[in-house]
Amino acid sequence: MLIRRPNALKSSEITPEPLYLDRRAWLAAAGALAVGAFAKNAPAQDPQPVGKPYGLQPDDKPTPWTDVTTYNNFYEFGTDKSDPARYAKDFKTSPWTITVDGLAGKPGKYLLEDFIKPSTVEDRIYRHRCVEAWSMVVPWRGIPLADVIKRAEPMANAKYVAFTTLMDQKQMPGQQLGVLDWPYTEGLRLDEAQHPLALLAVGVYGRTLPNQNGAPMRLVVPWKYGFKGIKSIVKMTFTDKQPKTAWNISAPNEYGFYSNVNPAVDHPRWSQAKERRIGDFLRRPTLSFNGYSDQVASLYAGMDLKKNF
Ligand SMILES: Nc1nc2c(c(=O)[nH]1)N[C@H]1C(S)=C(S)[C@@H](COP(=O)(O)O)O[C@H]1N2
Ligand SMILES: [Mo]
Repeated sequence: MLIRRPNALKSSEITPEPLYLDRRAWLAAAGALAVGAFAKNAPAQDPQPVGKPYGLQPDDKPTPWTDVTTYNNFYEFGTDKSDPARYAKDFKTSPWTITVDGLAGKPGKYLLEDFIKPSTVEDRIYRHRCVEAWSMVVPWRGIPLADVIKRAEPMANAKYVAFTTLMDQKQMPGQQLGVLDWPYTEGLRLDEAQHPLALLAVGVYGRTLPNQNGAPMRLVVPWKYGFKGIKSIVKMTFTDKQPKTAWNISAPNEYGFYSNVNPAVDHPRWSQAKERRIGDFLRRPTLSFNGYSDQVASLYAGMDLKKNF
């Protein structure tokens, strides 16, 4: 008997975009089957990257699926890079509600299915740079954050948007420890958030987002360090004050509000001039704004980015 495993299918054979949420349940079932029946004798076949490249350099190749989904930072599930893939397996992401509040004309509680309009879902391959000086190239699937912001109708005095991760100490055992000020929070200036590169991701490699990558919805801001990419978002708040962010609260001298990738500004404990691309041996130079200067530098015209790190 030969059962085709989901990762043996080409993306074109997989259900059409509007059904991606159902596909999640299907993939979970198929995944369970595959583990039970095939884990011992079938070599894992990674999915092919899908999407339009954004800001990639000639030597940027998508980081393999296995690295993207097993080398993660998601402190709610542990501080080791391998913890999230191990301990987020049973994390419940459906039903999922997102609250929009603060200075918005359309505040409210929305089901994920209503929040993410399937017709606006796109696949985009982005560079991904962590402040710990490693990097990847990731084929995300998501919708422009600007679309969601437009629908929320921010008021004229709204200057920032703040994001909050789910608080659930039972499901997220890391929240029982004092590593960060839980729940995890992040924020962007409204013009940064409305930049067309800012994405709310619901998938990776053409598949529904694995829990360890921030299911069911996480932020992706490719010109900033990875920690700005807050995972498992339950709330978006429009505000006129610069929001507090989890890493800035924990170490204000190490992590600022802007957190733009900047090879010229060292982290107090290490240099940001180079990075190790996951899978590579030699380190490579880090690019300003992670290679997206042409698109985003104008957002910071006149600002001292050494002070506003
Ligand atoms: N809620 C939450 N979001 C988070 C984190 C976290 O610990 N908790 N870690 C951040 C950091 S430091 C990085 S580098 C990215 C990693 O995303 P990835 O695992 O999909 O590569 O997630 C960010 N988002
Ligand atoms: Mo990070």
